[in-house]
Amino acid sequence: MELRAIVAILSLTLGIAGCAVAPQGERGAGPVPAHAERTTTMGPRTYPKPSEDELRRRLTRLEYEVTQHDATEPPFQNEYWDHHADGIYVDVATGEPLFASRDKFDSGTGWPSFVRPLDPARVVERRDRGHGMVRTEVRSRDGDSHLGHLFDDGPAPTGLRYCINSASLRFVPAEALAAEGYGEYLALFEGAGVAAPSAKPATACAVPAAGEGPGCRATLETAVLAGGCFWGMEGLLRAIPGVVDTEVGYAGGTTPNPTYPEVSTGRTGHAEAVRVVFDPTRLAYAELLENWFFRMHDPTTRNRQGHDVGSQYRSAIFVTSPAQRAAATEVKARVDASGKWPAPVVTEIVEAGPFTPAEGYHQDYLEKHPDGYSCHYLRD
Ligand code: MHO
Repeated sequence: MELRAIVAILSLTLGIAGCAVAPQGERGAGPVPAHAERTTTMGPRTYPKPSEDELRRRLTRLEYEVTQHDATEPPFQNEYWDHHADGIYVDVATGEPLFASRDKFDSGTGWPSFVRPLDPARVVERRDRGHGMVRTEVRSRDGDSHLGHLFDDGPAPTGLRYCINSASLRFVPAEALAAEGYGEYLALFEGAGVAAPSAKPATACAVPAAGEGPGCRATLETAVLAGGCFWGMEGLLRAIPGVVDTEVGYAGGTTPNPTYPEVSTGRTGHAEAVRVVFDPTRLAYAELLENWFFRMHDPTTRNRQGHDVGSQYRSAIFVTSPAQRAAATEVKARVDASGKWPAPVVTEIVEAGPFTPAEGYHQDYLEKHPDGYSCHYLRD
């Protein structure tokens, strides 16, 4: 009788202890708490990493490259660098709550930046020696997604800067917190609220310390290409190995925020263009131009592609760096000299100015309408 009671008490105790440590034990050594001042409020919920298949299905290629392969998206052309609504940012792969809008500040780097995580236990720090720099990488605890890097040049009150990829995050607006199962964070947005950290535009990203490389560096590169109707251009560009994201839009014009009807008049000076994010370790810029861009459209017809006539259908390369300009000039000359085209190549090479994303129905048009209009195909 007495023995049975002891066994019962013992197993009860072990059972409880087992439950309590189970979620923590999942990732071996466990998280290294970030030096944040907020105490842990983490609930018992876990956000397990989905299977490889599911990740590939559910994430865009850009989200996949960033969270699963540690890529860094281009600055300024990402969803949240300039996003200011109230709410929280969760792991795009798992929904794990990571950052809050009230900890977000304008770092001037072109990436969303925070002074602290929502809960230090959910953001794990790791030493990163990649790209010739020693940095502190940050990853989500449950999903083990790559998020970005941590620097100690942030504003008050923590002096920290969590430099995060938009592509690793999904924003949940304050109004949707309860409905999406994040009700426990509603308190963050009630009452007078806490002032957001003040902006600190001069960060180590822009001004590296002596002898150090810049803290933030994109591993992915952006190309902006025009070669006629952007439906067909995007259809071919998105399928190139090494391309991780495409978006159609308007480039090279004189009016701000143009719309499709304005651009179609041919009077705004914009070209229908595609913004291509690619991994330069898999696809060099020159290769993208020579093997693909100059094969998917006819670069010899001025202000025209197939049946589409007007300056909005011109052939143009909008370069985003001096290195791109040099490569584009060289490739254009080579294509011109190759004799592959019977007339001179008229492709413009110009500095990339503002790029205005086109209306939603133009995005991935041929994916949505496989029989839709296109005059683009790859020449041998
Ligand atoms: N001729 C094409 C051009 C579309 S493209 C988005 C059409 O209107 O169907 O400019």
